Amino acid sequence: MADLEQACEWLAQATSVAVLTGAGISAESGIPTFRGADGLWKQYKAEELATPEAFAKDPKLVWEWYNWRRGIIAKAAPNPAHKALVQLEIRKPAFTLITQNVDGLHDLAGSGKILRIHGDIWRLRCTVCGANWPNRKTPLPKIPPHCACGGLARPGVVWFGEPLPDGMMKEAEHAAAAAQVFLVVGTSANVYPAASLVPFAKQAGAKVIEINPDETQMSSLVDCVLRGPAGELLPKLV
Ligand code: BJW
Ligand code: ZN
Repeated sequence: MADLEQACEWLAQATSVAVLTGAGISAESGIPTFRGADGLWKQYKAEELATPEAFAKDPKLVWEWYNWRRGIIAKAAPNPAHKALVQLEIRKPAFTLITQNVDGLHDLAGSGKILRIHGDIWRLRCTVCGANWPNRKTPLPKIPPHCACGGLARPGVVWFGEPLPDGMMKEAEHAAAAAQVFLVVGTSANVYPAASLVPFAKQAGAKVIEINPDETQMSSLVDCVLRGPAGELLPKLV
């Protein structure tokens, strides 16, 4: 419990906080993580489907995966970890939530400003004219979906090899650099540039606290590790 007490003290004293979340924060809402035992869909790994090359080769297959995930996410509700971050945002004068998740559960919980660095599964984008629009239909009536212009539509997310949304990484780095406490919640920290925010925050002087039941790429670098599920630990911390 000493680690939790130390983390509580740092967080209580901080006026500027930034948080990086990953799939693990939504695990207790019933959404599979990418690299966990439940991360496989059919025989495919996320790395084989979340790429522009996979989509170019077989848009129907990639859309079937997204359709399956959209179905799971549509039935999911925010858990105590999402809700704790809303409370933290209310209490801190400077607070930035950076999420790698595309599920929209932070929005549903009531978080205010969210940097969705990997996009939004509830938006579609035309591969021909670039139009993008919200779409919450589950299941989608026709796969793959198309734009009004006739062009093929894709999920409004960021795939491997694609740049993050314009200016978003700069904004995330700015928040990480200004943070006195940087929380890293439910991410394996395998995927860049998101993972680079952890050493970035640390080098800028933040106390970095990791919440995760398992060891990650960043565990050896952080100032404090809280081992356990976010839905239990975040409410205690906040
Ligand atoms: C719990 C829990 C509980 C479980 N409570 N925790 C530098 C070095 C090496 C490679 C690169 C590099 N820079 C860039 C790259 C390449 C690449 C990359 O990172 N590759 C790696 C595999 C090495 N990165 C990119 O390509 C990025 N783009 C880019 O760099 O562009 C440059 C560019 C510039 C200009 C022009 C062109 C290009 C883009 C990365 C996009 C990632 N996209 C995905 C899919 C999003 C859409 C979708 O959802 O379908 O994002 S992949 C997938 O991984 C998804 C996630 O957001 C992301 C991270 O996963 P996350 O969240 O960490 O999940 P898991 O499953 O890995 O971990 C879950 C964790 O939860 C575990 O630790 C559990 O223990 C824990 N957990 N239960 C708390 N109850
Ligand atoms: Zn179009």
